[in-house]
Amino acid sequence: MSKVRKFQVITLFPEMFAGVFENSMMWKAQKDGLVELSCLNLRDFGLGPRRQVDDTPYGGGDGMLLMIEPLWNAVEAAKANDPDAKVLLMTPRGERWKQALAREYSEADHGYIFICGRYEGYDERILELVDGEVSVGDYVLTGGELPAMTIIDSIVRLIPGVLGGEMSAEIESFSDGETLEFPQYTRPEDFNGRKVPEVLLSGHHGEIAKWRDQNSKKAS
Ligand code: 4FV
Repeated sequence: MSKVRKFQVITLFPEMFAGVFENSMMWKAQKDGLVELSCLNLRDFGLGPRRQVDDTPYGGGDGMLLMIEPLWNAVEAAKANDPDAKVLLMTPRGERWKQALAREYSEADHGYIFICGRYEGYDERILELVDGEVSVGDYVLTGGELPAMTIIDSIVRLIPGVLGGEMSAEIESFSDGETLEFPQYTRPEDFNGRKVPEVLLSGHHGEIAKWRDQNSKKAS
């Protein structure tokens, strides 16, 4: 029995994760003891009476930055829970997330710590504790929470035992890095004259496989 995989998230908005962690696959994966999903509130590592976590950038510039000390202490606390965990920084300048990475990360035998930014970003010195910078796309969000949710979902669903039909993760989009899934249909066979392709009702698995291959798109 592989050891439970821990996914810890450092965020100023742990409540944002409740919906994702306490429903559907993510909830079931926890119930089945396959993963442990948890949040550390960065505010708990804030400085002074006002538990400060952000400050103005040296050298001037708009907006605020997440301070190094609260971030550093939050990462250390998460590592104390899971010493072998890899630390991932959510940032637009990171490596673009894709299915092949989700597959690779799902096969690792260690946990992950996700750092979710807010404001204009981070004090650069946090990189000393970071194993990987990851981006979900070339656009700027208000925070790293949505990227962390997206990445955790894409990894956890590939952990053996999480998805019902193991098989399905193999034949899905991007499983070979480029192929997009073939069209699929379910009941009824005829929806107001909109019929399911005959070949799919034929039972001829060879013909069906050929049709599916011919109707799978290559990712651009
Ligand atoms: C982002 C992305 C992203 C940048 C400033 C949060 C925001 C704020 N993270 N992929 N795209 N982050 O836009 O990962 O701190």
